[in-house]
Amino acid sequence: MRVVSSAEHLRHRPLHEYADGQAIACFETPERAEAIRQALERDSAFAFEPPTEHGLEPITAVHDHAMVDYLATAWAGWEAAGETAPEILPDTFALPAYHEGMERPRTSGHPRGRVGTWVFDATSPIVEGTYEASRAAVDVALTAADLVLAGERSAYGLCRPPGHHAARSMMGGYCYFNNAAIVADDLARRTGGRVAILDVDYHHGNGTQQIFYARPEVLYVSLHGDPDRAYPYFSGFAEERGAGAGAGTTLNLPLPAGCSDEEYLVHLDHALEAVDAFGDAPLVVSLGVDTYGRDPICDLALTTGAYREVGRRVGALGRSTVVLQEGGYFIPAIGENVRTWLTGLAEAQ
Ligand code: Q9C
Ligand code: ZN
Repeated sequence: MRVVSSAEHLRHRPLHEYADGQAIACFETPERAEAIRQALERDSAFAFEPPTEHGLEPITAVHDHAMVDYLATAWAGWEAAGETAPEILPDTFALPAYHEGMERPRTSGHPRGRVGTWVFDATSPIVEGTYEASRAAVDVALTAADLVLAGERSAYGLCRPPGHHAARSMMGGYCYFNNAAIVADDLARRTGGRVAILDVDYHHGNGTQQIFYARPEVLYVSLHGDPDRAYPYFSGFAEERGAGAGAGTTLNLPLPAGCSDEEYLVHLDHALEAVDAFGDAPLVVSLGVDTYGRDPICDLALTTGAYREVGRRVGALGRSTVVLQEGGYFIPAIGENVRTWLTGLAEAQ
């Protein structure tokens, strides 16, 4: 299988995230992607290549121009304002309720006001190289999609930072640009047809869901920790099924804590039935291996062996498949878990 990866991700090295009122070391580290790269490099079934540049157009087709401008200029603005902290984290959030019943004339030019306008949580620092790394992650994703359009059955994009929590006008959840949504939108526009997204990261892909909620040509199916107990809390309930012309093209399958391999596969089959029923569309997979039993921030109980079967069942759909990296935070097993998943996919295709 062809793998697209870039060392540019190393420029995004955030330091702290907030948890229980404390600043703790970020779980989303460069070492995650390096561990995946090393595991795939040791296996001759995987062939690496660099991304090609795709420019801003596929990004601004999905994201608010002003948000893209903010990320591009955030670090320079931080330094120009005389801020000395090595990372930008919001301490104020522009919730819609702030302006309820009032006009919202403009956003603050102060770097602290700007970050609270665009970032929805306190776990996603912006550092000096975040924009460049995020641009490279999009290029990685779009290059993997190019390979599939050129005839590969599947390709893997080792994206970092991840993307599925980034909405049209909002960043967070370790995500800045929504790699999977940008690929799905680009595929839909280039083929003129349908695209299916299967999101198997532990967390609900709120950003991907939001971007496609009213679009009938893009199916979004997600398996994730139930928002009644799991981040990002505000979306991913089974009742969310899409809106307007997109009614019925969103499917959420919330999972119980401690979910075993066997139980997970039952839910996976429901997700795959929905993908299959959508017709012969290319498939974009948001692959998070934070469903693993030893993941430090999640609570499912999957084993490495389960990932082979999950990959195999996805491959058995027989779709052209672009697999993009999302989460996974237990670094000792992250590489083997991804390698096992991709091996299962290739076996079945
Ligand atoms: N104490 C992805 O997996 N914080 N993002 C959770 C942990 C944010 C996860 C709280 C988790 C974001 C791509
Ligand atoms: Zn996740």
